[in-house]
Amino acid sequence: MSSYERKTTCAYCGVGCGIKAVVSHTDIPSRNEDSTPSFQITVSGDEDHPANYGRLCGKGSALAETAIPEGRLLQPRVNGQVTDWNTAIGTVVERFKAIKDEHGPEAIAFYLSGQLLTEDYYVANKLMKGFIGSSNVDTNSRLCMSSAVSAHKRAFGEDVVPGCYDDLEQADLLILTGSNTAWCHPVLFQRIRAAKASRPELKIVVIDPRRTATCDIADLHLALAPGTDSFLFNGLLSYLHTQGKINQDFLSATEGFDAALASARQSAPDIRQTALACDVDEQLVKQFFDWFADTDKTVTAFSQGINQSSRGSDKGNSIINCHLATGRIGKPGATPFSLTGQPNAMGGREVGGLANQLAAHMDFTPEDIDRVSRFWATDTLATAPGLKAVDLFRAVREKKIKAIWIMATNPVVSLPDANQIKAALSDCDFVVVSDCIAETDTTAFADVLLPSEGWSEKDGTVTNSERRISRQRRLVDSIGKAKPDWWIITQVARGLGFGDAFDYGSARDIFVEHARLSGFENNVQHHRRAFDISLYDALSESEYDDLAPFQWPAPRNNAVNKPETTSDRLFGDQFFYTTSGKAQFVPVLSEGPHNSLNSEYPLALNTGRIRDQWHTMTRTSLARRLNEHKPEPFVEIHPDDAVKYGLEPGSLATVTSAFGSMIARVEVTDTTRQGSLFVPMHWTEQMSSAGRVGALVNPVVDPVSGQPESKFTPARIQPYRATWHGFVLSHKPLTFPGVEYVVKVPGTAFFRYELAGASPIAEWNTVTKRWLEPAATTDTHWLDFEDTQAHRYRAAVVTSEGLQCCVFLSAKIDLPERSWLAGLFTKETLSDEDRRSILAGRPPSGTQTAGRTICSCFGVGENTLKDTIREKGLSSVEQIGDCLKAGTNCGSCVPELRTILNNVSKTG
Ligand SMILES: Nc1nc2c(c(=O)[nH]1)N[C@H]1C(S)=C(S)[C@@H](COP(=O)(O)OP(=O)(O)OC[C@H]3O[C@@H](n4cnc5c(=O)[nH]c(N)nc54)[C@H](O)[C@@H]3O)O[C@H]1N2
Ligand SMILES: Nc1nc2c(c(=O)[nH]1)N[C@H]1C(S)=C(S)[C@@H](COP(=O)(O)OP(=O)(O)OC[C@H]3O[C@@H](n4cnc5c(=O)[nH]c(N)nc54)[C@H](O)[C@@H]3O)O[C@H]1N2
Ligand code: SF4
Ligand SMILES: [Mo]
Repeated sequence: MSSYERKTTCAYCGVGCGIKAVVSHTDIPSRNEDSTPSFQITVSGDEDHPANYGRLCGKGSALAETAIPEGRLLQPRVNGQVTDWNTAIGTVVERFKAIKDEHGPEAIAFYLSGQLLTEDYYVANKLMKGFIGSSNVDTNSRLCMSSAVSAHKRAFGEDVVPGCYDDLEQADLLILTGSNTAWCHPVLFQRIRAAKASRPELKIVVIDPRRTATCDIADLHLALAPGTDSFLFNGLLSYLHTQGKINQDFLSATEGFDAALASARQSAPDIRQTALACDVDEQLVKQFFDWFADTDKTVTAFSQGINQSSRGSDKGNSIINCHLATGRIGKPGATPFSLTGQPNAMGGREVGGLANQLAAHMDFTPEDIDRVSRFWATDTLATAPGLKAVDLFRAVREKKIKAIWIMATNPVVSLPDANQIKAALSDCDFVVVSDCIAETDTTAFADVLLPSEGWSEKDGTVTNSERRISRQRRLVDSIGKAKPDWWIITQVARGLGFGDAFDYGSARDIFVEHARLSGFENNVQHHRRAFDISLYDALSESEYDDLAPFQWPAPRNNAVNKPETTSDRLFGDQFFYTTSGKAQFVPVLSEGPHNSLNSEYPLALNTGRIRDQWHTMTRTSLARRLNEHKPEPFVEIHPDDAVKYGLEPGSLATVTSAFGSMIARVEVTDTTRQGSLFVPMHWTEQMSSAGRVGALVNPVVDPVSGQPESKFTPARIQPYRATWHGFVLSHKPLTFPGVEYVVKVPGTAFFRYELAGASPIAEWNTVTKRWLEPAATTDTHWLDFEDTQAHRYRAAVVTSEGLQCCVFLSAKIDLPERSWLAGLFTKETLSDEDRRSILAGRPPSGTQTAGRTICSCFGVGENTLKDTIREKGLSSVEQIGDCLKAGTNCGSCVPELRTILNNVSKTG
C-alpha cells in the first residue's frame, strides 16, 4: 500500500479551512467497473493554514467519507441515455446555437454556484457575458451574499470585506447578528470560544430571534422580532450620536452622515422606541448600546439573518453606518464583517458571477465594458446587467429564456417558491445540468446531464470570508468519466466557435489570466480596484501547484501604486473605492418584512441550517454519521404555540404558506420566539416525500440586491392527522408508494425510513410484505407480530446473512428506540433473544440504548450522555469529554452538551 500527503481546502463553508489529506491506495477491489482503483483518504486540519490552524468541524472531518462512488454521476447523459462526452457536448453546442440564432443570446441563461472553483466560474462568466453575449448569468450567491455585496458597494465603492479572522479574536466586543456561527462557521466559533477563554473580558452579543447554539458563548442575547435589525442598528446610530460617541475625525473620510442620522432618528430615535420596534427588553437594548458606545475594538459579524431579507442591503448598511460613525474599520479588532456562506462565494464575486457585475470587480460602466472587451478581445460583450436569480427563473417559466445551464447548485430545492422552479424547468426547451451527483431534485429535469469532478478530484482555487485564496488540490483520479467544470465549459465554448478565447490546458492557465485581468488597467485615471492579484499573474504550473494561501489585494506593483494597502485589513488608510475616495453612509429607513402576518397565515416561518448537513444533502448525507444528529425535517415551535395549535412534541405537523406546504416533525422548544416557526432548508424530494421547505418560501426579494427573503414567510401550522406511524430499517433501499410521509435516513449498515400516513392501513402484514419484497431472498425467514388491541405491528426479514430489514408500525408515535435496532444490522447472526426482542419491540433487558446522536464524531447519543452524567455525577463539558470523548474532536456539539448537562442538573 502506497500513500502520499497533499494539502487542500475544505469543500464546504466560507471559513475555508486548510486540510491535510493522506491518500493510500488499497488493494480492495473497486465496486464499480467505471470507478478508479480503490483508495483511502484520511483528512486532518492543516496546522499551517491561517483560517483554521489545524482545526476542522464535523462536516470537514467527514469529507473523506463522501469521496465515494456511491450516488455519483459517472457518465454524460442525453435524454436519460448514457452517452460519450463528444455527443453530450455536441448536443449542448447544437441546441445553444439553434436557440441563439432563432431567439438571440438573451434566450440562453447560466445559473452558477459559489461551490464552483474560481477557474470554473471565470470561464463560465467569460463564455456567457463575453462571447454568447448575454448577461443572463447569475448564481446561487444571489440567495446568499448579494445583499452584503450591495451594502459593501454602496458604502465602500467595491465589494470588500475589510477585516480578517484575527479581528474576531482581537475584538473586545463581538456582535454576531443573523449568524448561527456555532453551526454554520464552526471553526470560527471555535476560534472565538478559545479567544474568550483566554480573554474573558471579550464580550459577545448574539442577535437572533432564536436562542441558537451560538448563544452558548454569549454575554447577551437579543431575541429580536424577525426582520427588525435595521431598527436596532438605526437606534444604535441615534444613540451613538446623543451620547457624543461619533468619531468626528473619521467623518472627514466619509460622506452622507447627516442624512443617515436623520433617517436613523426618524425610525428609531431612542432606546425605548427601538426596544418597542424590536420587541426586546429595554434594559437589554441599553446594555448592548452602551457596550457598543464604549468599546473601540468592536466587530459586527453578520450572515443570513441580515442578508436574506427584503431589506437585506439596507440592514447591511445600517450596520456599516455604525462602524463608519465610530471609525471602527480597518483597525485590528474593529470592523464590520460579512461572513461568507459557500466555500467560493467570494471567488465567484471576484470573477463577476452575478448578473449585475463584470469580471474582476468591474461593473457595466462604459469604461469597464471597453476594458474587459479589449482584454478578452471580444466585440460581443454584454453591455447591461442581466436577470437576477428569481427573475431569471421567472423568465424561464415565461419561456423568454429557452435554454438554461445549471452548474453546482440545486435550485428546485433552494430557490423560493420552489414548485414554480419545478414547473419552469419541466416546461423549459433545453435544460443542462452539471453535477457530481446523479439523482437530485434538479438533475431530474435535465435534458443533458454532465458529470463533474467532486471534491478530492477537482483542482483550482477558492477564496474564503477573509479574502484568502487557497488551493483546492486534486487528491485522486476522477470517478467514472467525470471532468472538471472548467473543462466542460471550455469544450462547449470551443464548439460554439470561441476556441481562441478558451484555449486553456489547465486550471493554472485560467488562474493566471484571471490574475492578469485583476491588474489590467487597475489604478488608471484615479480608478482603483481593490481586487488585484496581479502578483500571481505569471505563475508556472509548479508554482501554481505549490501556491500557499494568500490574501488579496496582492498587486504586482504594490510599492509603486498602493503603498498604503495591506492585505489583511483594508481601509486603514481611510481610502475607499468610491468616486470621491470617501466612504458613504447610506440612509436607512427601517421597514419590517415585505409580507405581513395575517389571520390565515399568522406565523413567521424562518428557515436555515443545521449542524451536520450541507444544503441539499447531496454530499453530507453520504457520510452516514452526519445523518444521525437531526434525521428528519422538523419544525421548531414555542411551547405556547404548540398548545395553541394542538401540537404534541414528536408528532407530525403540516406547515402551509400561500405558496406550498410540507410535513415536518414537531420540536417544541422555548428557544424559538412565540409566533415564529423554524424549519431547516436541507430536505429534498430525494430524501423525503414532503420535506422541501423551499416550496413554502415567498419569492419576495430585496429591491437593491435581488436577494430573497428566505427568513420570513407568513405561514400556518396544524397537526398532521396520522392514523399510523412507523419506521423501517433495511439493508437494501426500499420504496413506499402511496405513503404520504416518508423520510429516508441513510445509516451505516442500513437505510432507515420514517413513515406515517393519514389513511388507515387495513392489513398491516399485507402492506408490509409488499414494501419489504425487495429485501427478501430464497432463504428468507419472515417474523411478525401483531398486537391488535394496541394497534401495533412488528416484522423482520432474516436470511442466512443476518437481519435484512425490520418494520415497526403503530397507531401512535410510541415506536421503539432506533439506535438499539441499528446495532443488530452489523451482527452476522441473530440470537434468539435478539429475535424475541424485535418482536417484543424493546431491547433485551439490561441493554443500554444510546438515543439520538449528539456527538457525531464519536457517535455519542443523548441517553448515553444523560445516564453517564447522572451515574458519574459529571458537572462540566470537560468531564463529559474525559469520560465519553464527546465534544473533544470538532467541538460542534459542545453547546448541546451544556444544554443536556443543565437539564439533567435541573431534573436530577
Ligand atoms: N452546517 C452548515 N453550515 C453551513 C451551511 C450549511 O448548509 N450547513 N451553509 C453555508 C452557507 S452557504 C451559508 S450562507 C451560511 C449561513 O450561515 P448562517 O447565516 O449563520 O445560517 P442560517 O441558519 O441560514 O441563519 C442564521 C440565523 O439567522 C437567524 N435569523 C432569522 N431571521 C433573523 C432576523 O430577522 N434577524 C436576525 N438577526 N437573525 C435572524 C436565524 O434564526 C438563524 O439562526 O452557512 C454556511 N455554513
Ligand atoms: N429556505 C431557504 N432556502 C435557501 C437558504 C435558506 O437559508 N433558506 N439559503 C440559501 C443559500 S445562502 C444558499 S448558498 C443556497 C444553497 O443551495 P444550493 O446551491 O442549491 O445547494 P447545494 O446542495 O449546495 O447544491 C450544490 C449542488 O452542486 C453539486 N456539486 C457539488 N460540488 C460540485 C462541483 O464541483 N461541480 C458541480 N458541477 N456540481 C457540484 C451538489 O451535488 C449539489 O447538487 O440555498 C439558498 N436557499
Ligand atoms: S468550518 Fe467546517 S465546513 Fe467550514 S471550512 Fe472549516 S471544516 Fe469546512
Ligand atoms: Mo449561502
